[in-house]
Amino acid sequence: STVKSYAAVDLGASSGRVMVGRVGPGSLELSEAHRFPNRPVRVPEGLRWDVLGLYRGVLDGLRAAGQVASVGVDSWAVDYGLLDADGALLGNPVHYRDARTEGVAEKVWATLPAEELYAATGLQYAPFNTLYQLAAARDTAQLAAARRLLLVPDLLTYWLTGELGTELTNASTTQLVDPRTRDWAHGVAGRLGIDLGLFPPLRLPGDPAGVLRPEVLQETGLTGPVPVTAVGSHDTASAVAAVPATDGRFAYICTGTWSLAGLELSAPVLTEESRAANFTNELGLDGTVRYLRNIMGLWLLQECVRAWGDPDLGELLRAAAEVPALRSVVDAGDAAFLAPGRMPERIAEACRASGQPVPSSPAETTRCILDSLALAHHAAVEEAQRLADHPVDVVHIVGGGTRNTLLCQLTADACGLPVVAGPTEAAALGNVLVQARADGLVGDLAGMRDLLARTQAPTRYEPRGDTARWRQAAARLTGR
Ligand code: LFR
Repeated sequence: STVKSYAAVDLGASSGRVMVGRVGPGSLELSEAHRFPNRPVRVPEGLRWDVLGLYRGVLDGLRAAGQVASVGVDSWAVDYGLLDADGALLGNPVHYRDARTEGVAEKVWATLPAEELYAATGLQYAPFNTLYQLAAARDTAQLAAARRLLLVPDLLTYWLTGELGTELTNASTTQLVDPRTRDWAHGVAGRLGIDLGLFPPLRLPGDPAGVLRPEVLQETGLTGPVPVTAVGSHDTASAVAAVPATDGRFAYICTGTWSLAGLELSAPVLTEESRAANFTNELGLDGTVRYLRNIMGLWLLQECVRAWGDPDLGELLRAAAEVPALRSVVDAGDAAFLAPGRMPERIAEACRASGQPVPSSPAETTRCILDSLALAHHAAVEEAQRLADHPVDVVHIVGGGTRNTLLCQLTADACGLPVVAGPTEAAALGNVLVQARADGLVGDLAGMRDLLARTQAPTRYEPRGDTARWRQAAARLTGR
């Protein structure tokens, strides 16, 4: 038969997985070969990714996946590893939640004003954009010794194949790419003294990225040649590619550690108003732009759950559903929630500071987080439509947050629009479909989405009226 298997390596901030997608004419099935925790490590110099542990997880996963037609790798954005002149990794990649970028943006803007930076790159301000990370690393011995910079998926692809490249969708999160030309922003890099020569040449989703090295074949038990295909290596690019939309009038929210809420556009929005609203123009498949806002997402809940000693999540969500709605809300877009630690206290402090009731139990804090996320989802969906002049009829939620039915329903309520939730493993599916497409098994982006809509059975949530209460809650945050 013409059913073929593809391995998607998808690394999130809290776990990594290797998924196997089986693609045939009109069929698409996904199964999990291996899942492993991703636990960052705090060492004296700061917060680091355990990238060797992740690579071991990838190898174990490929072994569990068995023989596949190709492999693709995606992960979270912005972070990177440095290679020395011998091609060896210099240290552990720095975690984007590390404190090294504190106060760095202001220094960068003294050389290159934020307005100019946005007009040239279209990237929202986030302290962890690669550009600020590189500015923070400017005088380090490590950067001085570096000959190559590889974004995380490109680093793993390099270890798998021995080949170097910089995949475009993820490159667009560095703040060193011009979203109009979809090429490096040479002017920006030049003014900030960033050496673009560190980045290997750009490659696009669907481009070949080498074949598994003989040692990798041996370690995974696979029979070569096994090609590796560049996919939308930014997990959010892969997830957006897997939104099962049937026409262009949709907004999406990619949920997981983050909520990434916005629109798919054919051109960037680089206006000053868009910058002030902190919308980003990241690059997607096939010339698309991911016009979205970063919202703290389920990170807020993950950090609380960690602080509470890992109670049962199902019970917690059931209890949260019983708590009266919208008693207190926080600004889930606030970068003040970026760093790990003390999350229940930080949420309580934010409620107190804005004169609202302070949540006093895990259930109340959980409800506060979910109401706040729904509110932030609505704000992003609403403002994106206005700033891009692109109206929508439906909000698609994809990713891990689709399991949180309360969050999906609250998002429908807050937005006053139907929510279509699923698929949960959107990034892995987008990863698989780009490989299958490069292999000639599926058509364009619309064809990929058509296949998803027919095979992945999403869940629909209708808005439950009373949008006025959500507007009032939003006003508590803006003081308007
Ligand atoms: C989601 C994500 C976001 C990015 C954040 C940090 O996993 O990739 O898109 O802003 O992680 O890299």
